[in-house]
Amino acid sequence: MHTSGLPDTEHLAERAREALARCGVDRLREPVGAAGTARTPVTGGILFPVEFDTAASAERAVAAAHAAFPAWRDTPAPVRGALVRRLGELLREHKGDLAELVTIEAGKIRSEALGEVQEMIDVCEFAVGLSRQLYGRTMPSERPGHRLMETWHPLGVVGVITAFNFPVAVWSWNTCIALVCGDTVVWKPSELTPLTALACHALLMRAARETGAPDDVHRVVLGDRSVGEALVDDARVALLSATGSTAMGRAVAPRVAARMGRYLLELGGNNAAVVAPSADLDLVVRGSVFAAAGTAGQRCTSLRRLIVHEDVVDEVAEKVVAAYRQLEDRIGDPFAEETLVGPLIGERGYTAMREALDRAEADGGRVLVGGARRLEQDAKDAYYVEPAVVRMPGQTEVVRRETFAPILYVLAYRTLEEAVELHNGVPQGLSSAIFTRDQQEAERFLSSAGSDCGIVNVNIGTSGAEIGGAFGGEKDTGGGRESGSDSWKAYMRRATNTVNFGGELPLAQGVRFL
Ligand code: UN1
Repeated sequence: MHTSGLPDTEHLAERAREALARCGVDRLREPVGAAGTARTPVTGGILFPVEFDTAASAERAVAAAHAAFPAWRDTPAPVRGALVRRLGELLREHKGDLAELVTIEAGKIRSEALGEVQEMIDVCEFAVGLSRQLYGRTMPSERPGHRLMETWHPLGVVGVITAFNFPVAVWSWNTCIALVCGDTVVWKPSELTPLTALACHALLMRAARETGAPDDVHRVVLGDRSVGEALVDDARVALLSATGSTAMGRAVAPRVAARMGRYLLELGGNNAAVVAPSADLDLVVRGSVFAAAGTAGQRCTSLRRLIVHEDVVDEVAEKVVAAYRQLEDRIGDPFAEETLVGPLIGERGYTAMREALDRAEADGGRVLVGGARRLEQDAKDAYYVEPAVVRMPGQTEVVRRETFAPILYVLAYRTLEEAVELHNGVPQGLSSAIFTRDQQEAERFLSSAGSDCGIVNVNIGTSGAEIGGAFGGEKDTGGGRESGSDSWKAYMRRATNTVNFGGELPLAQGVRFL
């Protein structure tokens, strides 16, 4: 099929094959059981078949990673760091290839696809440093001749389940940290993005060969829910780190808990920015448009609600709408230099967007701009949409829900208390922002009585977090923290050690015995 404004599917398949080959993926896997396909949201077409896993082959991958664990656990952490350092070099070398695959499979525009690969490179650097900094504390003992300390040990196999929207960065947050922590990893990417996963895995395997790490330090399993479930229910998976919808998290958490496994969840967001009357409105517009319309609204950190003081709400809405109008002729082929808004991942995202817009209008909302489908004539299975802004009379049920598409709801507030109440009045708690020049207001929003999210920003949007901080959120977002700061602790187990170097055996708490 040739599509006028879009590249054709065969051409994309060819580009994907070439990028895969350059990353070291020559054959699309040995037959392991299930027939799968690689698709592209750019045209909605099927690229080529890919061998998917079955629950049985996933089980074998867990067994292999489990068998590799003792050797990896016993490898000194800085030597484990050498594997991740080499991976970082290879990611740099193949940045263009990986970005190409991210655009083909996830539909991200070029600059965001490159940014996502950069995020992986950044995590590698962070993890390499960390490999010499897995610090435990020492505490003063209450007993003479005793020392009290803690040590951190590798956990075992870490299962990593990732979503389509960050097909590689979220894998790297988990995997690079888990690897330097001495864990082995089994990765189940979204079934929508198998190719980027194969490419990353091939580069990691090359790094493993070159640095002498065991091959089974990392395995990738492809497929649908049944493959993910094999990781969820396997007692050898010491930690399951899952990114996706709240519904997925609700299904996964009790199953992992039932076998006393650990889980780390990074689920939905319903992120808002509060715009105070003193805010620099140009910053508000630039920050909001990137956060709300960037990645076609498909980040878990995407801005979904703009809570604006009533004195400036009309002006802010007008300016945001004007900025959205500039986006209108920049929706389309994510490979094109001028494109800012690529496709939605597929029909489900589009249907969810349509339904949310209809619901919002039924609730008294007014669509100020956007919402229409684009390029349908060019590719009937591709879902390009105009990002939408909707003025809402209140925070109705549809606003409290996460719709994974570019819809920005605008709400008005009168007092900061009211803004915080609206802000926190949703089930999710991932990312948040306040735009203000008033320091007291900013501090109140940052305080424990302010935003209830895991990420709270001032004068920048809700998305695009750096890797150095801990990433994750509260409530329905699942409570997990990944990537920077001390998130590594989730990938290790802590032992508390008391060492007696005196000749006596005094008991703690003054207890006397024998
Ligand atoms: C996600 O959407 O799952 O902060 C992760 C951001 C990115 C990561 C988003 N660094 O928007």
